[in-house]
Amino acid sequence: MIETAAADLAVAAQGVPLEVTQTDIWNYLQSDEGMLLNLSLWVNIALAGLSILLFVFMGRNVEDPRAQLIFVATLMVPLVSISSYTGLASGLTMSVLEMPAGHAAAGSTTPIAGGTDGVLTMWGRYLTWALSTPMILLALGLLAGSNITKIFTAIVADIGMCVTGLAAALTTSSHALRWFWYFISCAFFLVVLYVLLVEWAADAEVAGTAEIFNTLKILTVVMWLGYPIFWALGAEGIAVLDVAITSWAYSGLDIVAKYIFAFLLLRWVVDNESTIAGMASGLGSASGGGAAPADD
Ligand code: RET
Repeated sequence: MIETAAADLAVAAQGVPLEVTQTDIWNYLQSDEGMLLNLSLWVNIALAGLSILLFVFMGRNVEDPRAQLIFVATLMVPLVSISSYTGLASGLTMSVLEMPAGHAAAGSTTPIAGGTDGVLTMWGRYLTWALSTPMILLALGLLAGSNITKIFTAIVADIGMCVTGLAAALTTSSHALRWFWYFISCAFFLVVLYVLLVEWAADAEVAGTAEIFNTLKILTVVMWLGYPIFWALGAEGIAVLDVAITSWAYSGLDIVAKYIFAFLLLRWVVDNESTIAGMASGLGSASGGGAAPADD
């Protein structure tokens, strides 16, 4: 008891806090040093808010149930995003973690609360991607006229990708295991890419939505590839980019992969509602083996 108190005092005397609180992170974000990072979050809160208003307005007259489902799924993307970024901006979903031996940022210090051992990890991002990215894939799968089997496969693999990416970011015991999680996540990602590039591309041809699907497919694949690249280059990976730059990279990718993507998709749906309505009901119109029988 006395020894513990003495140890605490010794630590306090060196000016090293035992734990970084939410308030410490909040104060850092409000300081000049944390301003760049803070801005990368608030830009997205503003854009997500504007997108929500715009998408609700754009969808006000959509009546076909499948088109409505595409709208609801797509509207969830900025809704999840505004919650995700609010979590980060308040300091709720980021923590200072000490990286394991062998990691490029092992032994580094974060300028929070006067200097704390560890790296600022924005783990809330990976958690909330597990909610937003399935919505993007649901909307794309519906647009391609795909069946429930393929939509389910893509979504489950995608959730696997996000959760194992979260595990990679949060593992502090072993450097090797961080990368092992990373490669598991990449394996899930390959499944998602296969469904998007091969299965849904073919389904969209049959469904008559190939043109818009191909545009959104390319946008999605190019943007999504950026996330594992910045993870690897940023503070979680080999740490050649600092936390604020990595956060800006993710925020920039988010702007295109979410708001611009969603706007292009919803504008097309509004203009082509009859094409969507013309797809057979049920999630199996474009290809065999689906939930509903093919009508050809
Ligand atoms: C991680 C790290 C581990 C390996 C892989 C990743 C992929 C992440 C992706 C995220 C996409 C996010 C989007 C969010 C929109 O809300 C987790 C970075 C493969 C592809 C589009």
